[in-house]
Amino acid sequence: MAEPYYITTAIHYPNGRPHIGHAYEMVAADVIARFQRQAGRDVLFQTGTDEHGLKMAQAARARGIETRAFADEMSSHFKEMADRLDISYDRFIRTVDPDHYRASQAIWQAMAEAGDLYLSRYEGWYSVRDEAFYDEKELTGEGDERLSPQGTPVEWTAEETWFFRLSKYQQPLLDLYAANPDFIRPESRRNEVMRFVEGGLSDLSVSRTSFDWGVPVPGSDGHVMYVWVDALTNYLTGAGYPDGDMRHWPADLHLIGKDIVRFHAVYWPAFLMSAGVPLPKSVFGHGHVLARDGSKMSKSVGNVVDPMALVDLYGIDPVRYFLMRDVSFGQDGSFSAEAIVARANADLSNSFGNLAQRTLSFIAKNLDGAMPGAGRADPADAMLIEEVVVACAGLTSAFADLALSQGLEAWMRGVFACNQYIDVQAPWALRKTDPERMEAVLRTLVRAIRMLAIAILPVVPTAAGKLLDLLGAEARDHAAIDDDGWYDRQVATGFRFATPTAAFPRLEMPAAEAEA
Ligand code: ME8
Repeated sequence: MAEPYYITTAIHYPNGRPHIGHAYEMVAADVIARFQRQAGRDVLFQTGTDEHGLKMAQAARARGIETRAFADEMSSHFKEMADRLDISYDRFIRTVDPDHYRASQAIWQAMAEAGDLYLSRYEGWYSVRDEAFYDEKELTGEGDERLSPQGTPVEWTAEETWFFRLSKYQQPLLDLYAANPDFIRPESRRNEVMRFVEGGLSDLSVSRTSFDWGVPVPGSDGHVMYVWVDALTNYLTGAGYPDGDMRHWPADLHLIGKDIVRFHAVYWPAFLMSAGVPLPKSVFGHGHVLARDGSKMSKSVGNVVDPMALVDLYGIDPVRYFLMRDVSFGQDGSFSAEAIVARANADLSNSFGNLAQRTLSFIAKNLDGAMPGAGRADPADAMLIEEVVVACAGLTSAFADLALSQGLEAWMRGVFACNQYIDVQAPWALRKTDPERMEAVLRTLVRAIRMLAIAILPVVPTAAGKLLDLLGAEARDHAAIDDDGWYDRQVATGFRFATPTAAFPRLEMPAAEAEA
């Protein structure tokens, strides 16, 4: 049976509408999930919404509706966005799902049985926006103006709560990071987390009594779990904890943003160690997508870009390609409608799309759609195929290492090589002077285009899928890229190319009012 691969996004707070940052995270995870499926892995891909906590309760109150009704409505916008963006999730989890309550209560009980939970009084600073407790020493500002390290307001809270013995896990966590250098990536995030843990860990308040919108603490009336305890547990719920087969656990990759690395790389492994559950293999903290002026977009600040509007304007694939190509994975990137159009036109329409369109329409017109014959080969043909093989392998190895934008750069080198080849070989000129040679050139191009289309499929599934349909190429996994026999088998079926319509249409630059 295929080897399991479990990838998750963060589950998103649906206290506002989804923004381009949420879309970015889902797309990146989707690219990796599709890529791992192509590699033959049995992928479980989970995304969803994080619906408990004070932030949600307050947002519902501000709208004057019941929290559950608010959560239902807002969560549906995230699911709709995932569907619009072609996110190939296996499960869209909601933390109000009944099996998630069971999993959260089970991990709680396991931590209690380990002796890691105790009742005490919490007095300290809380940021509702981050749903996080902070030590005094982490704050900036004075009096009522105090801010968390994320720059969000904090308020003093005092209540009786359950505590988790996080302090006990300082050394085990440091040992974990030392033994698994890839547990936290990229390296800059790993260093931050190690400094934080080396500085000492205070026990963590893990229940709340001042509101009731959460998972009830088993056997402790009036307490609901701190939202991050239940939120992190979503990853186990998806794997079938506590009584499912857990075949996909431990997770291979928790893909999350840089602002929540501490929760995933400190609290989460500590909870799991306490509960006696194996640890995920890695946590990757991606960068943030910033507005064009470099400012942070956030629901609470209100300067968010609606990803649905972008998809309506430019299509799914150009937006997906832009996000993966222009934002170096792991770093912040900025974003504008012009940049999407410029990138999609340069790489997809003018380079790859145009190559495919020129080749296929030439075949449709001049060979009546028949598969070009072997013709007369030239060393340039084998050289081009070799360059394309190297480009596809470059994408594959970069993607396996989560270097997504570098993978696309490698892929583009293959596209450029094809465009150079078509210009130098000039099949349109050969049509009259050397039809034998023309057939060999077209045949080489069809082979190259098929390989490049399969390699790029995880990033632009709709357009690359359409192109592969035009080519009649059914097998689309990694093994198919290197399948030299495909062409001749396809000839044997008597396949004919239809007159193609552009898989990667050119986009118009936005008018001023349509700017994001
Ligand atoms: O933190 N660019 O939810 P959230 C890229 N519910 N990514 C961004 C971003 C941006 N501008 N803004 C936010 C939460 N994100 C918790 C997670 S997981 C068990 C619980 C990312 O809706 C952010 O980094 O505030 C996070 O990974 C995700 O979107 C959800 O953020």
